[in-house]
Amino acid sequence: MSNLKQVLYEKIMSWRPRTEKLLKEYGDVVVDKVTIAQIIGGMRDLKSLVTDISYLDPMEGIRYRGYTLPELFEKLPRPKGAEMPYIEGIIYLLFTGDIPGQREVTDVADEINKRRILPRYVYEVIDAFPTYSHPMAIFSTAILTMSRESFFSKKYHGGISKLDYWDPTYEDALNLLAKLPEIGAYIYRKLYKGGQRILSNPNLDMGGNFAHMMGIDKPYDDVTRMNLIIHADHESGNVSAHTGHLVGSTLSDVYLVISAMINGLAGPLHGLANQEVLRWLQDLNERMDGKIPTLEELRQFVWDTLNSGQVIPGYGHAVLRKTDPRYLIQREFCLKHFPDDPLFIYTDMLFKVVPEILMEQGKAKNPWPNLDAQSGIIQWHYGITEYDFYTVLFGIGRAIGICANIVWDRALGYPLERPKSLTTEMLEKIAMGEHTD
Ligand code: NMX
Ligand code: MLT
Repeated sequence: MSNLKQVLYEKIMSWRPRTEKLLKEYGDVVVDKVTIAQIIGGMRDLKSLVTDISYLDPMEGIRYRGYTLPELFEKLPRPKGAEMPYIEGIIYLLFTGDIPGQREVTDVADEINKRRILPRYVYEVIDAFPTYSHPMAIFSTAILTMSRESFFSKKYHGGISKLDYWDPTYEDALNLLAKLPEIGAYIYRKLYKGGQRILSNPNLDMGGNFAHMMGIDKPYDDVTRMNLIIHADHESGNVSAHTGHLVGSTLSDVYLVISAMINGLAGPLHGLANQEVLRWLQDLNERMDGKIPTLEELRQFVWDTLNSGQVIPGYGHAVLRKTDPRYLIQREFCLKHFPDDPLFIYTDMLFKVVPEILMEQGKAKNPWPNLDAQSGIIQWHYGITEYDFYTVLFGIGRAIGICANIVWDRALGYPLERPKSLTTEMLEKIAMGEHTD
């Protein structure tokens, strides 16, 4: 058994009594109330999910297993000479809750290496797509086709105790996480580089190998490490994580789960916002005929977008009420590596004008930028100008957190998710103080 799986097993065994005790002794304790506005309004702030993988504080931002991102960037081990930590380290942390040392990271790297080879039919499925297909549709389908490889499904149909569900789920999760960079890089090379595949290099870490397969030089390996780490989880209420949990609660295999969450991520209000930001900036660039706009011209452009009924991509958040720390981490990287890049200059000018405009407009509860306002700029700088591809990168990172969640969901025996719905008439009666049971 790998070190990661052994530690995970021990953690699961010691965690189970906590969940059992809460259910048995405190099951009736009231946690939250629900209002009509929350029911109609997308369940904002409704405390109705549980996860220990990460927690999102509206003012502070995300903590993975209790650690802020800046803390993790400091504590996690890094490959020799690298600026950013190992992606393998974040896998270890999210699955077990412990900060790994070099030995643990090497163990995860070995696990990933053993499992990364794609079945031939996955390439054939990707090749069969028309080249004008959106990369997220190809990505989701490529993952879906591998459902036939599921170890969990085989075990389930063979008869397995509920208490052991986590084990084959873990095997599926690691198998898939190892393969996602290969799938992503192949989609990129197929769609935009004439199908010239670059074979993976087993001597490199995940970040280094992904940059190698994409055919992009240093420091793109560090960009990949940073990118996958900051996208890995955002507690479980966001659409991709919630989709993963919901679909996984039916005991669908990990391939079905991750394909489904990718479909949720592909919406412009969620992960696709990173490509929307670039599309919007290109519009701005065209309008300015390549010259840097003045702050006044920029303000006008933002107002024109709002007045035409569109949202400002990369701004606002359903939970956060300050600038997303993931935005700030990426901004720091840009300032260090390419402060004079014209797109970065646009982005930084927008950071100055958009929040005050959104506040003046008075609709958005959070006028500050989220991670998507900055992530595409970095990809563009390193040569990935095909912005349709950006959400695939988000998806590779997000799969880490969702896989960790699914394994723990099964380890702790979380059941099928099935909230109750009401009719409009029932809500009207409740509003009038009438009883509806
Ligand atoms: N630009 C213009 N209007 C906005 C924005 C924005 N960036 N953000 C919120 N609003 C509007 C929103 O459309 C709503 O309008 P209306 O009352 O007419 O329906 C109003 O402000 C209240 O919305 P909120 O409660 O502040 O935001 P909500 O929780 O509903 O939605 C987002 C959150 C993230 C969907 C929203 O802020 C948005 O559409 N942002 C732009 C898209 C984006 O950047 N998405 C990426 C989010 C991060 N991610 O990767 O998933
Ligand atoms: C995410 O990373 O999933 C986004 O910031 C959206 C969210 O948390 O609601």
